[in-house]
Amino acid sequence: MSPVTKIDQIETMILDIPTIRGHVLSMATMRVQTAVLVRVTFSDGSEGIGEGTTIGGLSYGAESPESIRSAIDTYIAPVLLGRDGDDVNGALQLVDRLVKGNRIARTAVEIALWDGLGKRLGVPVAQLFGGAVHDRLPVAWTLASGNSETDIAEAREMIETRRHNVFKLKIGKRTVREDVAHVARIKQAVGDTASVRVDINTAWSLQEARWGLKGLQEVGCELVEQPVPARSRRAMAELAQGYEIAVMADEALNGPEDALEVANARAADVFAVKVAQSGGLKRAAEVVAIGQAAGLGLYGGTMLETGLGTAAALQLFATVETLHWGTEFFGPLLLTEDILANPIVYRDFCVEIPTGPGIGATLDPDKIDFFRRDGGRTRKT
Ligand code: MUC
Ligand code: MG
Repeated sequence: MSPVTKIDQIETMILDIPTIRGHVLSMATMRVQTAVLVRVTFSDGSEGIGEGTTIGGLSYGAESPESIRSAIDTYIAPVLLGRDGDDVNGALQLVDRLVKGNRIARTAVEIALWDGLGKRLGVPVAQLFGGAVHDRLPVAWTLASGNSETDIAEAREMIETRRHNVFKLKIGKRTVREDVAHVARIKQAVGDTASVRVDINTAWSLQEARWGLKGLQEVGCELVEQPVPARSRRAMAELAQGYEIAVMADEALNGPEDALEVANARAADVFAVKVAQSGGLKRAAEVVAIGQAAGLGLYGGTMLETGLGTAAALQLFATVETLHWGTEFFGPLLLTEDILANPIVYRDFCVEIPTGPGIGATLDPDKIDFFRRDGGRTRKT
């Protein structure tokens, strides 16, 4: 019997990477994206890398970049050191017992374990999930400059260069009337050449959402994402059932248990399935399965991860037969520089699934060194 490949070391770091423009969301304006990276080293010299990323510090959810790092360093890494690196399920079950919540932290480590296993076996992570059935997936772009004219120019450029023809608009910061007028201007400018959707990031009350959904569907918007707070399932159900426009759950979906409750309550037409929010690739696959069983629409969602987390998500979503609403795996494109030596490829309105072993991502060491919070910014020539 060959010797067990042990988990030798788990290292974390925080990267702060500027965005190409201000990304204006209802709860925060992002000028930097902060990613937590994990590197797991195994006893045979192999490595696995993972990412756990949130949006806008603590304004999106209960985990911050700092809490993600500290949960890994203090509680997750110590219980995994010395374990069999090939026993990913055993590691995940142990962490599940010992660490509650902290889904993004658990995700970062889980991705690194799958990556390491895939690399040792010489296969993409998609193969560990049964095999890819797509080599590319449709990919949306988010228009969130905060200005209608800038958004229209950006949308036109994306359509002309065949990079994106599905646009998600971030609204919920201004009045409902102003927001609907903004969406109408953009929809009118792109016409039938593009699909226009919106994300409210929980900013509306039920009353505002009733007005909002009525206005949005009148101006040709196809889908509204998380209009009301994550826990407002009754309100989500009323909205999903009361309007033609599709209602998508995002913040409401923290793993399979939420997915089951949202599906049972008919509190969404579509699931935005996010790897980090689900608690990892395995849990995200379970959310997908619940959505499929409930006959809901599916969409591959992002926490605006770098190329690393994006590559990991692509490995999973490449295995899903039908993503009725496509994906939004554009995270690397929002950053001034990505951190991969083999950047993710975007063309013809699609994102391509990386093909190398593991998650198919190779870090660029100079970029990691430059963007890391502790002791970075020493770019080599
Ligand atoms: C979210 O809430 O969906 C995804 C795309 C984007 O621009 O922001 C994220 C977060
Ligand atoms: Mg969202």
